[in-house]
Amino acid sequence: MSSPLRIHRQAGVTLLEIDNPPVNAASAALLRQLREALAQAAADAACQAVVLYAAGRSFVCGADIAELQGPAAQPRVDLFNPVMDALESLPKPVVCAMHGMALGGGLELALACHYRVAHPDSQVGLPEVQLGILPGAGGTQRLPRLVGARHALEMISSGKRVGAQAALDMGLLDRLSADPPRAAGLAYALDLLREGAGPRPTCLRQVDSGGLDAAALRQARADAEARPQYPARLAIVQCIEAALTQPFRAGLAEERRLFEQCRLSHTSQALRHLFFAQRQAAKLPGLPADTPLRPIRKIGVIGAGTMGRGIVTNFLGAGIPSVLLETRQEALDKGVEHIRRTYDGQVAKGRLSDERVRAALDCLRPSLDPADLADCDLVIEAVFEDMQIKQDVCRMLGVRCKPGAILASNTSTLDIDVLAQASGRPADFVGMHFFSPANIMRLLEVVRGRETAPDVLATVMRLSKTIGKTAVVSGVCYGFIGNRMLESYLREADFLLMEGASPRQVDRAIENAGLAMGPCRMLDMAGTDVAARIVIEQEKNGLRPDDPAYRAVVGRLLETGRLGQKAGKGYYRYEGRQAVDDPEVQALCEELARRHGIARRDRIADQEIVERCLYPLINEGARILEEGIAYRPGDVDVVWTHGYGFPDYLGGPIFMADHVIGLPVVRDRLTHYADVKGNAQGYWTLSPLLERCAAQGTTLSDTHTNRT
Ligand code: T1G
Repeated sequence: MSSPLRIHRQAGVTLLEIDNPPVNAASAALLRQLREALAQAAADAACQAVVLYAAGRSFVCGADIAELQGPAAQPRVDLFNPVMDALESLPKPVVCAMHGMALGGGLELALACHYRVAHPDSQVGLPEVQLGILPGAGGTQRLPRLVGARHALEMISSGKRVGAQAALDMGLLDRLSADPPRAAGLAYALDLLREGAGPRPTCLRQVDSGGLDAAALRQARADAEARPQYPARLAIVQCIEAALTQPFRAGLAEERRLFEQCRLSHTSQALRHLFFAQRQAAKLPGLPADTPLRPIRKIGVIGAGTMGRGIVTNFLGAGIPSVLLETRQEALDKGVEHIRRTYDGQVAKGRLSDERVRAALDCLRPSLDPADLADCDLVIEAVFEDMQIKQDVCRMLGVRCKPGAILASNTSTLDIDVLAQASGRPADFVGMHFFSPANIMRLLEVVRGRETAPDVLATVMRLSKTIGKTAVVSGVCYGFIGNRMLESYLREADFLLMEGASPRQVDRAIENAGLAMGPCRMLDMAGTDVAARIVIEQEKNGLRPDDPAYRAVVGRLLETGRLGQKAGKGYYRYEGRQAVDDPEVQALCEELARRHGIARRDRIADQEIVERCLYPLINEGARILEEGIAYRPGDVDVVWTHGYGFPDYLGGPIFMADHVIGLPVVRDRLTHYADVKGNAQGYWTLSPLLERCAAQGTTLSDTHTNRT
């Protein structure tokens, strides 16, 4: 294992080069070596100044997040401040030369140095809040001393990166240099020595409020207290208040106390879990990271409807020439017009520049001629969700597309293997399930067919990063990962309505549990007809439970034209976008209860709603792991937090089951509902994996189901 720190000497300057790939994380080993190197520099009479810089593509991108977990985490974090003290108290000028990114503990190292130079293209930030913690190495006390309390509060609370020029303007940096970091740092150090400039400890500076007055602090505190699920937000305000009102050491002590409190919070453990889970999801077990990828220079999307035009927009934004194919000019024109309008809206909101839009639209090639697909490297079909129609399209693609082109389907429920066979090129075939609106939602389920070639999977996974998607691989099953788990959640929501709960109560209970939107409101937005037709497709494919009451409410909504928000009524009645309780829906549910012999109750506890909707969802997730449909528990959590509004502070359904609720509770409650409601349809049958983990006291996250 090579050392993460190299020491050079040149022109009386000690050059400390950090080299800890891939992101120069400030590991415990690096911190120990830094401390030793600084002690040597302090004692070295030949050393007149010190420069701290890094090799590779970036300066230090923070503490090693993996080291924040477990019993030895606190001692490791406690390694930071002695290094900061050693930098700041060195009796010789210390220069930090940054390039790429300086984040978290990396920027805190720079703040503890006496002078700071950075490449004009570099970015700096303190993103700890995104991990549910706060800068724990003096950042909350030093940054206000350099840039003022207002800028510091904004930077730390948002976790956002700041460009080099802005950092220079606010006083965080002292100079910019386009030289490589070692040269930039050395030049600056020699300039300082020539000028006779000595050490300049940040801790000795006074904190300027920067316009952050008492009212603004009160507001910041109130905003933080409004989101108790993210305790780091309030802790950050408290740290800034300490910087404004207490001596440096006292402020540092307050920071350390609050850092530890946040690090141990469920929220931070959940967010750190998701940080790694999202990156793990991009890894395909058994597939070497250097698998050669198929070049993707031009793509095609078939279908200019809602999904097709959303999908193609992702590729336009990445500058990839894209054919948008339709069968009718009117449909094609409508699709293109919608794409233009979407871009116009983003320009109006200042999210995109005119030139970015022009560049994107220059990549768009509307077409009615399938021959235009001939030189595409990837073609995605997004036609009507009907097996026959999709098979015909896949058959055409198998003939029209050049050898080696990847063929993909955006289907959300149909069997990828059947479509792959229809194309005649199953090795080239893969599922790419985008989530509506496809140009906004980050999640992409990449469905691995029985014969999908490894390089096809690897290519699509890499391409997903290019178009800004978080991709998760799913095996072939009904509904893949997300919609398969969603099915039991929606099933119970409908049953609860027939048993006497209102849409408002169901939604409020689920939203109070943390989901962004309850099931009724969600289906009204997506269109109850979409959900009802999926049930009809299930029936066609023999997948619908033999239970006449199954999803009876959404079926009735379709029959009565209550298609959701777009029709002005669904589970709710709509006054504009305002969802209003509708007595007609209650009457409809009462009538269905009578028809299906379902006993209604005057009162249904919110806890029952949460358990009946979320625990079967968790149980289905355990089955998905057991069957190898998902490679890892974290993959399931990424699907739900990135595609279904599951709260990230709960880490996803599997993390929540393992670490918040506890598997024995999930098991016992599922068993309870099987007892009180009967289990003729198998709705409450426990996943053997969940049952086994609950019995053994292990977690689903302990299982690492790798399927090659
Ligand atoms: N610790 C450990 N591993 C890290 C890491 C980190 N800080 N950052 C990245 N990695 C791994 C990542 O898991 C992946 O591993 C590989 O590096 C490439 O990452 C005291 C306590 C820097 C913008 O929050 O935002 O400092 O999958 O795929 O897209 O106050 O990584 O290859 O095995 O994301 O080019 C604060 C987190 C920490 C920054 C680069 N710092 N990192 O993005 O690469 S807390 C952060 C990022 C802290 C102090 C506190 C991004 C990036 P693998 P990647 P990328």
